[in-house]
Amino acid sequence: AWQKFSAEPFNTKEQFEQEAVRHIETTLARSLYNCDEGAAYGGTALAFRDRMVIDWNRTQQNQTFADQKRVYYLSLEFLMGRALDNAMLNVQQKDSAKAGLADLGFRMEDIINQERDAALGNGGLGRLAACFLDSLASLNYPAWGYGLRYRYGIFKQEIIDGYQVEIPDYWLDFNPWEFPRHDVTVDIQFFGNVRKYVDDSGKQVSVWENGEIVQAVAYDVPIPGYATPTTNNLRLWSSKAASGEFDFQKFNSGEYESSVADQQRAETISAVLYPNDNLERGKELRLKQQYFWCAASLFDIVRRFKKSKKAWKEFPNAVAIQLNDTHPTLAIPELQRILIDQEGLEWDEAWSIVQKTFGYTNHTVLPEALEKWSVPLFQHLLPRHLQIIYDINLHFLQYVERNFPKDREMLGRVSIIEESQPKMVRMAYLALIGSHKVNGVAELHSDLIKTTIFKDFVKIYGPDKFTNVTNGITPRRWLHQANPRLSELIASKLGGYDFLKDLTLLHKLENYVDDKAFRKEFQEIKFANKVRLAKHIKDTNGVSVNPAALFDIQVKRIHEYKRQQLNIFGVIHRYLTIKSMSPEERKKLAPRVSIFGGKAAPGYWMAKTIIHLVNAVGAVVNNDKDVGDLLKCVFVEDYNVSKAEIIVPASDISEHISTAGTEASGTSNMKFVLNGGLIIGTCDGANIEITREIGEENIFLFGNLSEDVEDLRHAHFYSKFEFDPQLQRVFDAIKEGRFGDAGQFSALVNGIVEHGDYYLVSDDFKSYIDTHTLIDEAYKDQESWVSKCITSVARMGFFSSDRCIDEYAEMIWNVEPLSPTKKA
Ligand code: 26Q
Repeated sequence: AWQKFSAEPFNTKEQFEQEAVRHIETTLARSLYNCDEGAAYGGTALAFRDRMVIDWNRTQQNQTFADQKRVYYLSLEFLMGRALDNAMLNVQQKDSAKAGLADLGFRMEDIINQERDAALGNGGLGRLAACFLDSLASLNYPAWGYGLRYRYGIFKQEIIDGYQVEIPDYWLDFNPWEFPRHDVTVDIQFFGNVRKYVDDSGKQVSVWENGEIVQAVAYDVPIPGYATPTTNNLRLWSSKAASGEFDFQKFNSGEYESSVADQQRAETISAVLYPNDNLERGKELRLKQQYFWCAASLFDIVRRFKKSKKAWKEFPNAVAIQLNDTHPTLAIPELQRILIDQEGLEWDEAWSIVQKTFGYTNHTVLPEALEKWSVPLFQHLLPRHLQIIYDINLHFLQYVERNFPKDREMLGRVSIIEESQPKMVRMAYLALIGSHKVNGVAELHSDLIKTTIFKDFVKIYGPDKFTNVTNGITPRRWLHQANPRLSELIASKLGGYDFLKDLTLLHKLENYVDDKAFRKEFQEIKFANKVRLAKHIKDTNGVSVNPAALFDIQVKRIHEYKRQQLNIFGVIHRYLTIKSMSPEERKKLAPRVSIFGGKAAPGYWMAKTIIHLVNAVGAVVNNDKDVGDLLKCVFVEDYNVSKAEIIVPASDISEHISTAGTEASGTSNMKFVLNGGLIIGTCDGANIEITREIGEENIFLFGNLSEDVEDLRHAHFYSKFEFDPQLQRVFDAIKEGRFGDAGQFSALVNGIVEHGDYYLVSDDFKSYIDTHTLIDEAYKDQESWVSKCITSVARMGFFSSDRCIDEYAEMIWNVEPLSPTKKA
């Protein structure tokens, strides 16, 4: 039995109404006579926000006085999605709000849909950070997230004539979930020079001076936990000109434009999220964003530590900082700079504090995604940090030289500085060297980083520096919120909602696999979710899809390594097969709906071509009378967190078909299975562990294994390889112009036919379509299909992000939960 700190929940709908109406009339200054859905959303959000802030303040006070180690999760992305439903779940009292809104003439669902997604992320990495915040709060860990308050989140995607068009996502005009802290600011320096001198005690001192100053302003977002009063903080930094609004001196002397330009340049830093996913394409502004956010966060963390009046050697016992990929790596030289330049510590003492403080999570082995920055850019923007990085490298290389005197080649390989033209700073090496633990995000991935990109470092530091924490997802959002009926059905069998706090309790569902009534309701829920998605597709694409057909879904960022091209070639193959059949043969086929969704990075031309092909195929297939309901192909526009909440519960099969060894983990695979869908996948990322948990008989695996990828790629160049005739037939259809001008798709086809097929589409095609045939057969046997689905749900307990957070806490952070009932 737990209780929120806040004394007064809305016990009745009247209480809710009173609060919501008060906010609409006073906070929002709206007359009730023109209260539209937007205003009703505002009033509802503010009413729930009031309930949250009491707990939030208490939690922060409690954490301050507890004098316990805290976790700081540094991520350039937090893909939060909507907050209202989550707030209602955590504050409880959704029922009184629903009844109160009905009195006012509104439907809860419409009100929830008023909210814009907080889309401060690209994909998996950003959503992982959001799930982690949810788990940290729900498990009562004293933890803060630190990020950037982008004015524009990930762009909104529109499909026009089959092409992706990007629309800016200006999301902040009404955001009741953030609290500006105009009193919490940090001055951040860029550019300038370093002056060295020897002080009175004979010590070398470095001063970074003459730089340009930009101000960081804190915006705080409350992160409520489930079934606990713990409410943690997400602090997002916004940039503004340091000298107030703008330079009045310049303004008064007539230089209006340049005074405004200074202000705009400062504000540009936090203006927009870089829309690249798994591709390093940053320019100076990206590096500025990274330093701005790292420096502000470090200043804030150090300021808090200094209030405790502890000795510096206690810092790693008070602070654990987790780096979400290499994006926050500058925090490492920044902490070293603070300790030696500002606090006067000796190098070795400072460096030992730094290493004990940081942990680094790697999310990719793709070479094009590994962050590197040019030395000249560094020199220009962050001259003192470059010196410190060189010193870190010197100490490190000396250590390597002492321990591996015979391996001279190794020095060049492991150096933080790549000796290229221009020289480059390798951020992953810096992150690794500056941390006490490095982790991958699924078992295969954690093994791969040890044998590929970090091989030498395993020799240098030993294997214990490397560990695995397999990703997870929060069951609060991805089961209870996205699929309330399934959650309710589970609760009815398990005797309550404890499984939302301990997902391993789902195993008890295996007792109901053969329970007729349970199975029937499970199926009905899936069908209802498919009807809901079908309606969304009808409303947005104008295509009618049959909810009784097999829904086959691939939604994720568009990337060649994720192989949406394999999927759409498979759809074309199915189409051509249907066309070649007699009406009698067609009658035996299982109807299918192939559903795609996802954004392409705006500069990623091949990914955009894949989107175009999906839409071109849809335009032909969906209007072909021979095909009818047997096959539909749709691209759902603007895939994001709130769309995922509709799409994920509606799958029969979802596709996780990356070239083996390329997808670090994947997390949507977990979401789909938890919602009672089966998956087709390669032996990659977390698919492997999902298979181990749910059983081989409950998953459709296909394709080559990661250990064979290198040889296969080699063979494409050195032995003549022949295509599977079925893939050839697909290419011929494209070339004949059956999906519009073939020229538009030639790069996609030629990448496979002529340029080495790097992602092994041709090698896996046969196995892929054969596996789809197995799926067709399996789906016809609904009884056995439902058994697989239920069994899989029951075995998904491992993939809760609560389990991940406990693992990080124990293996990497060495932190304990803080009981929220302990009075300050
Ligand atoms: C880097 C430099 C400059 C600009 C952008 C970037 C950048 C931005 C985002 C690089 C990478 C990302 C995102 C990576 C990502 O989402 N990785 C995914 O992380 C998930 C969580 O661990 C995994 O499940 C996925 O397998 C992995 O692809």
